Amino acid sequence: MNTKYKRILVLTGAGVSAESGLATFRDADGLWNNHKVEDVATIEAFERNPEFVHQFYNEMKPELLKARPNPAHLALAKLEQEYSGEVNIITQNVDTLHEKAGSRKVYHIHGQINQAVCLNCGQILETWDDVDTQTVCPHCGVSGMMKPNIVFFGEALLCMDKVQKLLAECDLFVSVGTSGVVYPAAGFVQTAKYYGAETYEFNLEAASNNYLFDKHVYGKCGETLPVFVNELLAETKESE
Ligand code: BJW
Repeated sequence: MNTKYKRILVLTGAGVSAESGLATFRDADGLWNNHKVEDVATIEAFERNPEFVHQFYNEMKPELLKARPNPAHLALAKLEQEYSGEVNIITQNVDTLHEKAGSRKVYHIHGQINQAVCLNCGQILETWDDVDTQTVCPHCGVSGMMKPNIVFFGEALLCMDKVQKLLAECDLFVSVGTSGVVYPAAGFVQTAKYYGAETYEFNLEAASNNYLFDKHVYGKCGETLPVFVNELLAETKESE
């Protein structure tokens, strides 16, 4: 295998889906779908008012179901399919646009909009339909215990065993469209760097943790990522 990198790990945030028309979390007005993220996406907010939080995510589902992948998602899918090294994606996004683009090795550390988790039995219900405080868990039969499978502030991230392994093994770490303010994801670059990976940042502007990246590519990732992916694929073909 004549690839420059053997294992590429990509971390994506809301910016990768911005050109698909989905709002990011920390836009200029500081609001996200007319709410402060802390008013909706905390475990305390869910415990205080589960009806409101269920309704908030139910209302978001149609938009996310209908959203289409943009050139950044498509470029990452092409990289996974055509690169002779390994390519994995860790996404903070709850949309399913990487999968719609054709990426297969995707790890949703902050959950998925089309899933609910039963707080009684821990099983996952996959659905684009509304879920609410009356929903019956199809696995254990208990009602009123479903929570959107979204990782709220104060909750542990998903797939972290796999993520730690990917961070330790990758030789190129690429961050795309994330502001670098939410931990532990904002610290992944540091872990990858510690284990020897080269680190690239793709964003509209410098992220909070930008000093941890070796290279910076600023601009819309729907324009910059396809160029980067084509360069990586061309380098591999030249060296064969
Ligand atoms: C473009 C673009 C274009 C636009 N092209 N770019 C250490 C230090 C300090 C605090 C903590 C810490 N460790 C943990 C914490 C606490 C907390 C935290 O980080 N707080 C900070 C806010 C200070 N973290 C947690 O609570 C996490 N849990 C945890 O650590 O648990 C520990 C634990 C262990 C064991 C048991 C129990 C507990 C959980 C974090 C969960 C985050 N959840 C959210 C909400 C999900 C709801 C939903 O999706 O509906 O996830 S918050 C929100 O922020 C969402 C996102 O995934 C996340 C990151 O946002 P992202 O993706 O970076 O978006 P933006 O909007 O911030 O940035 C977009 C970027 O794109 C910008 O830079 C733009 O410029 C760019 N952009 N268009 C390229 N076209």
